[in-house]
Amino acid sequence: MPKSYALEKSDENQNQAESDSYEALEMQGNDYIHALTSQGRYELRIDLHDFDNNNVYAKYQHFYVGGESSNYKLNVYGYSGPAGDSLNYHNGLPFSTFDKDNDKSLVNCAELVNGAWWFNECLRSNLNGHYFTKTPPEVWRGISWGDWKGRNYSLSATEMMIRRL
Ligand SMILES: [Ca+2]
Repeated sequence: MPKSYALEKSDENQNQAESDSYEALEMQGNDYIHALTSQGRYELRIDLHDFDNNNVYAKYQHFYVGGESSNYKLNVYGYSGPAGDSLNYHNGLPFSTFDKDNDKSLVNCAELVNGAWWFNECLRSNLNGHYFTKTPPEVWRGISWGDWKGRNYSLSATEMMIRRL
């Protein structure tokens, strides 16, 4: 048996196992997330990693992203986990990008911190922030989860995953 076949086979099994539990949201657009989370009740799990090999998670019993007409409004509640609830501050808010300022601040949060997120005035988390391998030059400039690592730490990796209930 060619080696590549065995690899494909194991990938397939792994994918199957993953689809039975959580689906990664990485690289998925908001239209897709909206369509998916409209199909039923979904929970959200966020895994966070720092540069010292510490890992924590935040889980939310309910996760829904509104459609384009709502500017992809975030609806999330039912927090549990050791990471701290840094998403609650963003609940009920539309999605902002550098050219679509839908936040509650007088400034353009997405432009200020280099990200696209459900900014409020402005943030307690931003998983789409700029990647830094050391302390960012200014607070909230990195991949942030304030309740775990504070506002001046940029995480090494994160995953957002959802699972249908
Ligand atoms: Ca603004």
